[in-house]
Amino acid sequence: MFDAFTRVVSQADARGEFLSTSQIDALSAMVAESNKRMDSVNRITSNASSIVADAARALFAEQPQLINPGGNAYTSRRMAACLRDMEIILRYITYSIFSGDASILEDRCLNGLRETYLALGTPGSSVATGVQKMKDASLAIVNDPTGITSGDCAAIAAEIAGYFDRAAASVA
Ligand code: PEB
Repeated sequence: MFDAFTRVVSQADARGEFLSTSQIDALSAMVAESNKRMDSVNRITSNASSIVADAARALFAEQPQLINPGGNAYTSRRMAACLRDMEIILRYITYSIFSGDASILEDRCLNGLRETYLALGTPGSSVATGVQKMKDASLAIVNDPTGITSGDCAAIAAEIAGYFDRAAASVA
């Protein structure tokens, strides 16, 4: 598992090189902008249950076969497993946003997830749709201008979108 710093250090060490000026500048810019990162993680984390519940509700409205008898979220056991899965994925995405690196998400959540869903007979494309809905809700919360110093959040928003897209693509 890497964060933005240890990834650069590991790459430099593999080449036996000192950190380059451009690497130091990039990490320095990341630190200078870090309030945006922390605020984003804080906002998503504090709204996690409604992000998950709203995304699931919207998914089931679009794909009612999931909650009908025989569906993949039919019975409270499967419904609970589904909500739990969405929460796990969102949680790992917040870890990646916090550390500025996708490896925690890839290694501990997405690795083998497609195969798990295949084996369970759970439709990965529906999970991906749920993840996309969590992405839209999370970005709306991150970009909400109320109660926060206004600034340009395009870069952090694009980075956050990338983690959701990665999660969705890995199970779709
Ligand atoms: C992944 N999900 C399920 C299982 C596992 C995961 C390992 C099997 C064991 C169990 O039932 O608990 N676990 C989960 C995860 C990590 C992990 C992400 C990462 C670290 O450790 N059903 C739907 C929707 C979708 C869904 C499309 C969006 O209709 C999910 C939610 N996951 C779902 C369901 C099950 C499941 C298990 C329904 C139960 C499947 C079954 O038992 O039939």
